[in-house]
Amino acid sequence: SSAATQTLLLHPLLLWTSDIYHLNLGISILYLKCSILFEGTNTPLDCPAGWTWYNGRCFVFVKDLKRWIMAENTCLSMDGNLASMHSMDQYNFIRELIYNETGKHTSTWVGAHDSAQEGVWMWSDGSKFVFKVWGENEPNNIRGMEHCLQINHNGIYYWRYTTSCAKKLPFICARPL
Ligand SMILES: [Ca+2]
Repeated sequence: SSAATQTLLLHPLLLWTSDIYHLNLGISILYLKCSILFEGTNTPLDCPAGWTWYNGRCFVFVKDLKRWIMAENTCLSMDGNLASMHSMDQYNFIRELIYNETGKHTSTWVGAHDSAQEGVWMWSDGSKFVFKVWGENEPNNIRGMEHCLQINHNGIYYWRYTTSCAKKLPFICARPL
């Protein structure tokens, strides 16, 4: 009867250990599945503290007011660039991030500029400048000074105005794909 009691006592313990084992296995498989899903890109876990993951990149809103080039340099010092965007979803995400951080659609630097040649727009991270939401008659290079892209001018959705690159604005950095 002593052996029988021992078995009864051990049995729940074995079941419990086995559950933990299966839970661990389940988590490992889930992690593996996530890694495969985001193959070649960052997972949300790879973003530094304070950065927000979106679509394989990490983004951060920096509230310090800086000229465009100093904003870009600050992003570079954090292994990123001023944010580029390539779809309406990414643009909406960026506007939402700014809104969440500041409570409004605050004017913000992003990574587009035409400083090498007037009218030839580029992203500072080297990606192709294809996506754009220029407003009517923009970019119009008013006073020959508009070479850096500011979004949310007066809270407006369309890229209605670029502005002097020397203006001091908060900015969005993104870490590369
Ligand atoms: Ca220009």
